[in-house]
Amino acid sequence: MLIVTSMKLFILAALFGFSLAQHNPNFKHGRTSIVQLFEWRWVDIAAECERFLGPKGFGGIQISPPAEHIVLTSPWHPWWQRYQPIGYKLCSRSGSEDELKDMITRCNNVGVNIYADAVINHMCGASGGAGTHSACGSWFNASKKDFPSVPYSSWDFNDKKCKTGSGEIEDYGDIFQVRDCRLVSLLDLAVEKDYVRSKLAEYMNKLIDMGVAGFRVDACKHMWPGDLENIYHRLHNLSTAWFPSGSRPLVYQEVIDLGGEAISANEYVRLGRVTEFKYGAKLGTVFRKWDGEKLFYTRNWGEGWGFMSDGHAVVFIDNHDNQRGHGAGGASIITFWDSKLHKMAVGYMLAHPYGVARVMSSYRWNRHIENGKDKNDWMGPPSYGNGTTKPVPVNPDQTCGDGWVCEHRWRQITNMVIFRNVVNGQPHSNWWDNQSNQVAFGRGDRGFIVFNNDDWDLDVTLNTGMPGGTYCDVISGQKEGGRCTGKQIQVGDDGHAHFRISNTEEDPFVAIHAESKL
Ligand code: AAO
Repeated sequence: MLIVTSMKLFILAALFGFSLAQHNPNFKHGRTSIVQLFEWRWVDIAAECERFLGPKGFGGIQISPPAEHIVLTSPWHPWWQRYQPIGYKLCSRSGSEDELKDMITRCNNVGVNIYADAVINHMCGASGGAGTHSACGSWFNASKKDFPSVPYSSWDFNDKKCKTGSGEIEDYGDIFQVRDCRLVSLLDLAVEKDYVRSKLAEYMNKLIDMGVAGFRVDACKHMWPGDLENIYHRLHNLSTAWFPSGSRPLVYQEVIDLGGEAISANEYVRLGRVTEFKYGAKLGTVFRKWDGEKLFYTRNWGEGWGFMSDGHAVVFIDNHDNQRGHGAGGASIITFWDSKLHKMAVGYMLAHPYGVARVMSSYRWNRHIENGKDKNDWMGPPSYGNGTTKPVPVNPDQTCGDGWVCEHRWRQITNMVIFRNVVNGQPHSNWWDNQSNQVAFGRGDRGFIVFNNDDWDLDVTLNTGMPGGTYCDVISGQKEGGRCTGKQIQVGDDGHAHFRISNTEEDPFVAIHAESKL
């Protein structure tokens, strides 16, 4: 009896802790995926919600940091100026506060959540100068650590706590340096101070009250978990205009943990979700067949590969850093530049139940790799000569123009976002492999996917676990007005179906789901 009661208490505490801990993405209407619209303008995002993301079942968008940032001219308006706040006015390269507010409203109205990228570890770089070279022209002085628009003064920074000679993080093996010193010379906020915490929470609460559903929190490895916990406790519940009352903001924390460092992602999972960087690094290695990896080894993909527990992870194939060699950007990361592999890896992620999935949406830049490093890794989004960001034009074939890649609009990726919604809540099932790079798995009786990443054809009859009938493959085409524009798959009454996938096909994988039945 006692055991049962304490068990119940434990479960209650776990449930309570869970809801406090902000792991729930707050998706609307059974939606399941996030798209990172890197450097998009607010007006373009609003239009994209209404014309594409809402109708196609996307769950949410990670937007670029909305706070006022430094404006740099050497190099010319790099993308990373957004990661150097000079205050918390809501104006940025993506647009004004009014445009931001309008976008949040319009996206919420069509069922798409907004998650803001919150840069709260630091302000601009120490050599940011003095003046009004900021997104809305607020004056600041980086060398004096004076940011009157907040206001912050030199009292609000960590420098006295940092024990390295340079004031910089010199050794990721020393947890004190990593938390108390400057990351790449960025002025490190004293997040232990009540005043700083109150300013950060005020900024985040303003966004919550406007209707955002949560935050990607930047550079969490560089902040003490206790300091973050204090800030998260100050956050308001989500706006009841769009979310059930009492909903907590989703928090997903950027902690790069590929193993082998003093700070681990696990220190943060209690507070919210955490970005699982091993996911894209490993799946990249698998699809590239490097280090002797084979796709069939992913039978126990997820926690079986040493990733954090399922309920804590945000997963992705690439992000804005590692697609250009920043962050944990190794050569194994698969980006839109390797489009065939990218579609397969993103497809695998979206079919697999582990984690909350985030799809990357990029822009093209003049990649210039020398000795393994991209010399143009700084290049900002498609822009006019004066550095203002260009709109995202949509071509008649639904792709994007002017250098915007829009991976999320690639048919194979969009259709797998829909697949993930259709199979939501169903278990990983009916695994098959050829002991090499051909694998298949289902999601209960709602969906089935087959990959051929070998250098020979796949030709096999498999148990899909799905009801009998004719299904439309959503990779080579899709169901349109009751007809299939791609391959058709016949599933017998016993759930078995024959699959043939040549290794030379443009997209050597096939996916069917309950709603692609003809
Ligand atoms: C720019 C200039 C700097 C200049 C600075 C200030 O580039 O030269 O000093 O301005 O004037 C972005 C850009 C930065 C940019 C910054 C501010 O990426 O280039 O600096 O904006 O404009 C660490 C952090 C992680 C961070 C990542 C880039 O832990 O939080 O560096 N990501 C976020 C954002 C990012 C942003 C910031 C933070 C800052 O997503 O866009 O920076 O707001 C190891 C550690 C990682 C560490 C990397 C750094 O990773 O584990 O924690 O990330 O090193 O490279 C293997 C290892 C892996 C290791 C990796 C190193 O893969 O297994 O663990 O190698 O490549």
